[in-house]
Amino acid sequence: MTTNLTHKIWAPAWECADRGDIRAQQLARLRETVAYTYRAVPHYRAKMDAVGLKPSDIRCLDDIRLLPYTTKTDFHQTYPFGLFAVPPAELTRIHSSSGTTGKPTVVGYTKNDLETWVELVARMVSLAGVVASDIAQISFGYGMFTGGFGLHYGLERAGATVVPVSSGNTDRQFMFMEDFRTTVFISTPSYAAYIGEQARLRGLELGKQLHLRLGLFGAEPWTEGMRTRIEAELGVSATDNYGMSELCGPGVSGECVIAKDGMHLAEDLFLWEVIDPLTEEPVAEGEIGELIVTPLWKEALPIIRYRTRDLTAVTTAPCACGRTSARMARVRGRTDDMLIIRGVNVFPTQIEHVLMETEGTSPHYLLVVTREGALDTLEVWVEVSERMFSESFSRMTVLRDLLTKKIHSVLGLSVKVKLVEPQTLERSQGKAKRVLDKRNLE
Ligand code: DLL
Repeated sequence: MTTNLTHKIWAPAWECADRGDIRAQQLARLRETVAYTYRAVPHYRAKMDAVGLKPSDIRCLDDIRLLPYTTKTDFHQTYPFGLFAVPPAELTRIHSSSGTTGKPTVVGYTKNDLETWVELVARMVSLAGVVASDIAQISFGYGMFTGGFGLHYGLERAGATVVPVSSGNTDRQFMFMEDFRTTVFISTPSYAAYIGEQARLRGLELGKQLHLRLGLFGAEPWTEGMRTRIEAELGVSATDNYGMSELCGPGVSGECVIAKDGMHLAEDLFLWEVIDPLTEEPVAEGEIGELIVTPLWKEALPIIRYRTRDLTAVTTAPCACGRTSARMARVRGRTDDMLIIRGVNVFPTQIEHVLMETEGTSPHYLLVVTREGALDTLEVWVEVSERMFSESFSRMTVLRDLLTKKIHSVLGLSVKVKLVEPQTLERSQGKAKRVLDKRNLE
């Protein structure tokens, strides 16, 4: 479904700028950012001093490569506020990342930071086709996670009517969707897949009880096949958007609803690099590598060359929508989420791709890794669709063998496919857990 409403370019001066002007802006802001960081954050000053670098050494954009990276370790070493350039009392808000072990990564914003973040998210939701007449239901969790509050203020700035329902409570999600005639749904793609499934099971009809036209999904990896399914079930035009707490939260990049061909980066405010994660050398444009980002605007928590661990490719080719900003491909996964099974690198999105292009599967799956003796085994548990479940045993066997074969041809790895009954795998309300690695437990 495509939108017939006017599509607004939020910040045309930057989104459609001449690329030379963007680079000039980036250089000016990079030099300011490095000087500010050196002056205001002792941890960064020490790191730059250790390699004998002064802010005045940064003369062109390529000089960014002289600067040390920032990693999660820098956050852990300085927990909670050691990377901040302003005292905690001067912050307007604090968020933290969704880390599952140990202390979380703490991020903070001054009043000016919040203002820029709001503008970034307004820009991103406009890319996704949101206009002032929309009613936007936010099903990201509100709280320390940046998703709920980030989308909230950006959507308000874009003029939309915001319904801050937060995550969970499916009955309430549908009640508001129907009664308020919600037009935009915002969540993780895995939660959207669940909501789509529930809409079908509850017999809700598109255009009757459901009036959605757009879906803005982000915060975790997903595939084109997943997009097709969610779009069909919810009757939306769905776009991907990317961000991370350390860089601000959502709003770093987002797809335009017109082309849906990569996520437009807000390049006037973020400087991107893509490197080979092992050699740390830059990769050629359009090739996959680890995304490194330097925000060019932050007062409270300036960050130099953040190693996102996200694997993607960036292109500067012009987009059909008319914007000139660079676009990043779907994130394939995080370097630290990559499974290594008998020497083969596996990302959950590669398996999802196979599952989603095969009829009879549902978007609910789990990768289970075990070790028998010295041998690692990967089991792919996937729920079959209700229709497939009512079919004969032999049809299920055919499906299982087909999936096994397809996954083998994509990964070059033999996996065990286990078809499970509909509604048996755990549903996520936020970021889905796609891997159960039992090797660490044994
Ligand atoms: O997930 C911020 C966010 C909220 C982005 C809402 C988009 C929408 P964190 O919790 O710090 O922040 O997690 C950041 O999530 O490094 C990626 O690995 C992953 N991620 C975020 N967006 C995408 C996406 C938020 N569109 C981490 N595709 C990042 C794939 C994504 N992975």
